[in-house]
Amino acid sequence: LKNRLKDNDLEKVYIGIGSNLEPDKNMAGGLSELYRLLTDHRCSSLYRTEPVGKTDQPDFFNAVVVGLTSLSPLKLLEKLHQIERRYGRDRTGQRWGPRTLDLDILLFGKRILNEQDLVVPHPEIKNRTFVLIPLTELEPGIMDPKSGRTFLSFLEQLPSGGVYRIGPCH
Ligand code: PH2
Ligand code: MG
Ligand code: MG
Repeated sequence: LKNRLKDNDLEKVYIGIGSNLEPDKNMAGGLSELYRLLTDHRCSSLYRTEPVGKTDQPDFFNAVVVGLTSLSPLKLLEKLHQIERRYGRDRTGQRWGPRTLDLDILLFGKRILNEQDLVVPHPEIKNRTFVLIPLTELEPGIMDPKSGRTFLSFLEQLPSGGVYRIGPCH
């Protein structure tokens, strides 16, 4: 019961999805699993993106999915981790290294959460064009609940490049 939000309220969540190991297969599988978890879901375009952080690894595929959920933030996180594991995600590897499937909660309604396992808004959104571009594609006026700034204003301050639209997400 406490894994559900009170009054069966639905919250709008934005989830970042990424893969740079067999990305065709893993993105398609990850997306279909996400669609089963969220109602009224939409996906941004699919992008090929140059690796950020650790650069000696293959390019990523990235996209952002938005949808509604009645799950609590921690229950949703648990479900995302289950999906990552089903797609072969091995969390013993190096941080920011290659991954089969990465599902990150970016935004959960307008909530600001600082749990040990879950910080929302995701602290890296505003530094990452591979997140900001698909996020603002889905909702151009979307705001950061923490700073009150639009995510477009963060995007405008970053160097462009490294993010290439492949096509629709499906
Ligand atoms: N994820 C990371 C580290 N670097 N680079 C790109 N282009 N896309 C990602 O999804 C990504 C990354 C850690 O989660
Ligand atoms: Mg990530
Ligand atoms: Mg992650």
